[in-house]
Amino acid sequence: QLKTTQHMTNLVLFGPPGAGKGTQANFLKEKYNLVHISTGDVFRYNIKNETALGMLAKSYMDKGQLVPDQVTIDMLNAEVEKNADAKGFIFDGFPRTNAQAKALDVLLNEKDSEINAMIALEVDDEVLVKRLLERGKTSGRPDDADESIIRNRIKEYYNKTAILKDYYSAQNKYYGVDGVGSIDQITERLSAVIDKL
Ligand code: B4P
Repeated sequence: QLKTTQHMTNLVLFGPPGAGKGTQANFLKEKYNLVHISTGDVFRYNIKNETALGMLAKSYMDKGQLVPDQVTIDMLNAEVEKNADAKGFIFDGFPRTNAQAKALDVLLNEKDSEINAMIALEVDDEVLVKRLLERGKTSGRPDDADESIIRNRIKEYYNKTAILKDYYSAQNKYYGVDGVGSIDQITERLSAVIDKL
């Protein structure tokens, strides 16, 4: 059971593409009874259903680029509002830019809440490329199919996303976890951080 002084517990699962955010969020949401929001999954759902949002997102995702901030922020706000009675959220793949981090603070602040921790999965680039190429054999994801697109996603991460470590470190909310090991081992490492919150 999580102990916090707030009525909600909100976690950001952080790390480069292929670090294991989605994989781990699926275990953590059950364990801690949190609502899991993966911006990548929501975009892929919209692509599958050929919505206007999906078509727009696809034009960026297929090149390994980030979807524009305002589009992503509006989508995230809508997902949070759909789960108004949640006791907390795991944000997976959001925020990915400074503007997104600020928008998330505003949104949670309106709910008298905040991000309690950003937990980062640390994995070397070459391991990331290997994992994503492996997933690409079966995922059907265009952004996993080609090594140059995968490397572009990693480049976007270093150019626009990695800086968020500073944003959360300045608030004493940043926790780094070794993301190499078995899936169970990594769930345990993440749980050890969450249990201390
Ligand atoms: P995402 O869907 O977030 O894709 P990802 O970075 O590949 O996810 P993840 O890190 O969760 O990968 P996973 O662990 O599941 O984003 C895709 C695209 O959507 C972005 O490039 C961008 O265009 C767009 N987008 C999403 N959010 C956005 C935002 N906020 N702003 C703008 N654009 C946004 O898995 C990786 C692989 O590793 C899997 O095959 C898994 O099985 C494997 N794996 C996991 N853990 C492992 C372990 N311990 N050992 C070995 N393999 C492991």
